[in-house]
Order: sequence, then C-alpha cells, then structure tokens
Amino acid sequence: MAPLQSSHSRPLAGDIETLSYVNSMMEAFRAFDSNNDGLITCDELKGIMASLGYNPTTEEVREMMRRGDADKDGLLSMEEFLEMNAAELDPGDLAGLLQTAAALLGPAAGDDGDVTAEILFQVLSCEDGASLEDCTEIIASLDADGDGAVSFEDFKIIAQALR
Ligand SMILES: [Ca+2]
Ligand SMILES: [Ca+2]
Repeated sequence: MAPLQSSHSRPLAGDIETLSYVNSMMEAFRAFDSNNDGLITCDELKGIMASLGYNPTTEEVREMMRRGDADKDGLLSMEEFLEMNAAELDPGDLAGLLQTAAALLGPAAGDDGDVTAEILFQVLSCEDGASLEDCTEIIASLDADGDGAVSFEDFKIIAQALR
C-alpha cells in the first residue's frame, strides 16, 4: 500500500505547542473570570498575568487593557484577550488548517456541539495536509478537561485568535 502521508511528513510539533499555550491562556482566563460572564476586569487581568509568570504594575495592566479592549467596554473578552496575546505567536501551517476546519465544522459539529479528533479529520480529509494523527494531537492540545473533545465555540475562538 502506498503511504497516505507523502505530502505531509513534517510533524506539527511546534505548532501544537503553540496551541497548548493558547489553551493554557484560555484556562487562565476562565479561572480568573470570577462571575463567569466571559469578560474580565483590570484586577482579574492582573491576576492572570501573575499566574502566567509576569508581574505587571497596575499601570501596565491598565495599558494592556486599553490596547486589548477593542470594543471599549472597559472589560476584556476572551476574544480580545487572545487577540492581544496571540499576536506574537506563530502557529505555522496550523492557523490555516484551523480556519478551514472552523468554517467546515459548523454543519458537522453543530453550533453548540463538540469537536472530536474524528470529526476534525472528517472535515479536513478532503483538504491537504492533516492526518488523523495530527487531528488527534490538535484536539488533545486543546482538550482542557480530558474528555477527548473541544467545544465548537472554543474551537472558533482559537481559530479566530490565530489568524
Ligand atoms: Ca467576568
Ligand atoms: Ca471589551
């Protein structure tokens, strides 16, 4: 049998690491979003930065908030937070792959559905460059609670942040 992965022998390891980092930022965001409305205050942002190993002053946190707060509501949404932090990340080939997947996944996963490695592979199988193994790694790196799936909602947010 001919190998199926001839066009895609390069492992996505470095890109997967980027995904794991994005995932840890989402976890930090949720841990500090004390009222669970998907928005964080200046104080909460300071706590997140401290938990990620930074120690910004209150003034620096205010400045981050000003830069990140795209809709100027004085709070940082998950999207704004990731946008701000993902700017310096290099997701490599994964970015395009995730965006393709996000566009195709809607009908397959349903808007409040879960994305598993199998579903991801299904929608990407007609595209170049993703093996089931890649899909398994992608989902694993984003799977915070270890149930083998990522919510479509989160998947969209991540794909959007890594543009
Ligand atoms: Ca909140
Ligand atoms: Ca905002």
